[in-house]
Amino acid sequence: MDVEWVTKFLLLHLFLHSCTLSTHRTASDSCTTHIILPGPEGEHGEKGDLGEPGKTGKQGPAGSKGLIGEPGQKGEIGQRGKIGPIGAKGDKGYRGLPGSPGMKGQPGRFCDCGRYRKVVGQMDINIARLNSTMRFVKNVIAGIKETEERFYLIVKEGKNYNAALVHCKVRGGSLAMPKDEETNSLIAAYVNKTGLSRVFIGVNDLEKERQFMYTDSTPLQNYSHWRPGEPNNAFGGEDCVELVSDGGWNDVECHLTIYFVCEFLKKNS
Ligand code: GN1
Ligand code: CA
Ligand code: CA
Repeated sequence: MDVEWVTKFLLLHLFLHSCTLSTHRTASDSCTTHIILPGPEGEHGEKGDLGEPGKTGKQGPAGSKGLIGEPGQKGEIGQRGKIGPIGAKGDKGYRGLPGSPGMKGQPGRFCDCGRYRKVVGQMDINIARLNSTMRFVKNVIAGIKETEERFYLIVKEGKNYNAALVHCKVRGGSLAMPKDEETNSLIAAYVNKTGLSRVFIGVNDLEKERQFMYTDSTPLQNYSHWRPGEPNNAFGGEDCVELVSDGGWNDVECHLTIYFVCEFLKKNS
């Protein structure tokens, strides 16, 4: 807007305003007669001095993202990597072709086979003995009865009277010889507990018919436990004695194959 024109307008406006609002004026002070008009426009002033430099402007916003740069140069070769884990085992390969036959062997020498056979035979005997001992030990572990003076062991291997006698003897004992009721009852209870019905004991009349003796060659003295009607030497051939589960004795044939009871003297008694 032109400055000059504005100035004129303001002065006129001021004048009119002061007339209308004034209440203490007289009629002679009529506004319409006192119009003040602006004078002629003066000459242009001189050009002002050069202003001081303005303050530093605020920091502008971040520029937009630049274009992607050119790729760098290829790096040097890296170090060798670690050895990987062991791989899974491969499948078994196919069976190879059979090799060519070997050369013919040298002629055999004279063999002293008889000597070897003897050694092998002796080994067989030793193994059989060992097996027998093992069975015996197994029996011992299975259970053994005892009095103050002796151990009693039922051997659950069927044998005739003589074989049973030897079996007990080679193990340091003898066939059981019950010489009192207490021992006889103990053996009977042992037979029952083992689930057996009869066993050989060390009594026989092999030497002289009807003269029964213990295997230690002592005669029956104050004690015996014959079943009713025994000994009867049935069929004329009963010279060995069995103890049945009720504790009673019966003369039977010596070739019978039945279980038997060994007794062992306690060494420290
Ligand atoms: C008879 O009944 P048993 O089998 O238990 C016999 C015994 C003989 C035995 C021979 C009362 O006994 O004396 O030794 O057969 N008993 C009677 O196997 O005669
Ligand atoms: Ca007899
Ligand atoms: Ca009999």
